[in-house]
Amino acid sequence: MLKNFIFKSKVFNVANTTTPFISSNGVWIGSRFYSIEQLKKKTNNQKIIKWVEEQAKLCKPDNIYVCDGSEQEFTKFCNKMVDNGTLTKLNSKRPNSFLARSDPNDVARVESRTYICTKNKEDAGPNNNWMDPQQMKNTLKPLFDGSMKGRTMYVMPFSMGPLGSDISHVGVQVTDSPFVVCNMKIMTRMGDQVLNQMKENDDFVPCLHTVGAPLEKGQKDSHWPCNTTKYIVHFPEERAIQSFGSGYGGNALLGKKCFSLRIASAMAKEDGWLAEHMLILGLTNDKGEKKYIAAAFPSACGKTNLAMMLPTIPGWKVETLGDDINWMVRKKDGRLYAINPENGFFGVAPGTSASSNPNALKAIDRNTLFTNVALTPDNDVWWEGLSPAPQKAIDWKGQEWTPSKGTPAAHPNSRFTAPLNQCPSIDPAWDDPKGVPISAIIFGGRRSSTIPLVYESFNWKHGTFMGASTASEQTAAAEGTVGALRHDPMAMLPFCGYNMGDYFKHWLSIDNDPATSNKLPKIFYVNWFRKDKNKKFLWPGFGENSRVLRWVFDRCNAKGEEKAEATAIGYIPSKEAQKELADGLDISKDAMRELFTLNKDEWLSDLQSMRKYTQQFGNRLPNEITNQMNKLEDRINKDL
Ligand code: OXD
Ligand code: MN
Repeated sequence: MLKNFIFKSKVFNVANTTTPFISSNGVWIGSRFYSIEQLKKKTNNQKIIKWVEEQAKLCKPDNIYVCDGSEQEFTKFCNKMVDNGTLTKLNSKRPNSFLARSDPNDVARVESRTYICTKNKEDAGPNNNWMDPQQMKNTLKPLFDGSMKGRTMYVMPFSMGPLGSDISHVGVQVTDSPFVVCNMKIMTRMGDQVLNQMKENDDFVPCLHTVGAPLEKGQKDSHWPCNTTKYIVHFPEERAIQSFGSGYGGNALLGKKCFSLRIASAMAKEDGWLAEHMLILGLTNDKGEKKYIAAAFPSACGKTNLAMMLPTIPGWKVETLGDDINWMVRKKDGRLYAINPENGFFGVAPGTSASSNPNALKAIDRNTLFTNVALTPDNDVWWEGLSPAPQKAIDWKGQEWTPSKGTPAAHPNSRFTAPLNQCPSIDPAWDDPKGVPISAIIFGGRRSSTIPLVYESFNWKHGTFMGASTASEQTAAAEGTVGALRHDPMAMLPFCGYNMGDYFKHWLSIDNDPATSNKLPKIFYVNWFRKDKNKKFLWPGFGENSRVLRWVFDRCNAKGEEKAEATAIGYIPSKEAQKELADGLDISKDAMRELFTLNKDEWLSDLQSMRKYTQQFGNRLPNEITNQMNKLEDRINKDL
């Protein structure tokens, strides 16, 4: 049988025999047998070799390619995808950057198709879709069988977290999507560097991915192959992932949500650490004192903007470690140390602009992949909120677009994938294997009413409860009705790889020694999104949020009620501190008052909704959470 590989406009005729054929640059591999030999040359880890062999037998790709993770490989693959119509190369003002348009049915995470498969259904909890692991494997096997026919299986060893960090963990993803390879190259530390540091018996999280679109001989490929059937499946007890049918973001870049949150959260529960949906930033005050802060907001609620913020307060500086995921381990000194397991940003494009996030714009001015944004006539990208609308463009569906069309040019969940270290505000410790000590944890969501601009917990238990009570008006990051309020505890609802009741218990267990409680981060809750009667945001947000961060910073140094006032819900800024928050800002006294108004009925109704929500966890709900609800109710009735 003869196969044709078109590569850099050369055509190689490759005999599919066990005799290896390598192109002149030594990249394309002409037989499966040789590819496994190539993997064997790169690693003596028998577990990886065996697992890859098994996946190849099941998925039956035409070829196997072991990714080296180099820049050259990235550019080569991107150029090849330009040739086959998957990517458009952007103009030279944005070097080495490309645009992809997905299938219109493959544009976001598919929570309804995401499963946690534990032996006992209760262990997955009501927060997850569940299927028995064996039943799921029986369901998936025929789907994966032959799923990579006509395609290459790419093998990607990757590290979540800096190489050599005892907080990091390794995975190996196989995929038949070169687009996924190029995204993973940006989002993780991927390739030879990872294999080189792995020992013979090291474990890894096996991540099997296919777009689920085998190619018959001679069949023309789609620009975005995918399958209408989708499964994003996690086996936390085996620490394994299988994903079928989608090429988009969190469904397909398995190091991200699947590994670093769903599988890692289950690992963290077993091993006593935390895997969280949080940004990490370094905040330096005008005296040069620095603290690290982590913040958990639901998807598309501004984590990227906050992580890269330019403070408006003179002399203050924000530096960026990560915008989405945080792994925290409690070390001997009692403090929580954090790493960002990722190596890149997978940010929401719409709304990103020179005024909302100038650092992001600089981070994406080269070596960036864009998905589902619009293309301008001069071959650059555009999205709603970036700048005034161009007179015409090609929209995310590949159709001609003018502003009068009335539809968005970029999909609301369109994204950029860019290397972390391209961000001008990157923190010097971003790649430090030790991690950084966290002083404050902030929770938050989009709430047009009820929740004040900022408040602080009384202690870790109360803070855990505050995190557990996070609720947010839904965005386009996942399927569902935009705007509907949904409970999203710790912003982890779509990402907690086990029963959320047990997750609350795990959070509570972090404070396990009263002698070191004071070493744990202080916990806060923020809401930039409160609106007035006319549905206008009360708070300016963006760089002005540094004012809130300043209060958080000061509270980490403060004793007792300094700069704060105890209320029914927790500490809020004292009158004095509220004045400081507003100082120099064009904001009315009424707006400031409204930002901190605690309305008894609204709070009782929120609490009611929390009681109802938590009922589903039955006896997995820790008593402490119920205690916290009871105490809050008493305080509301007494003080509001
Ligand atoms: C993300 C998300 O992509 O949370 O970060 O959806
Ligand atoms: Mn996220």
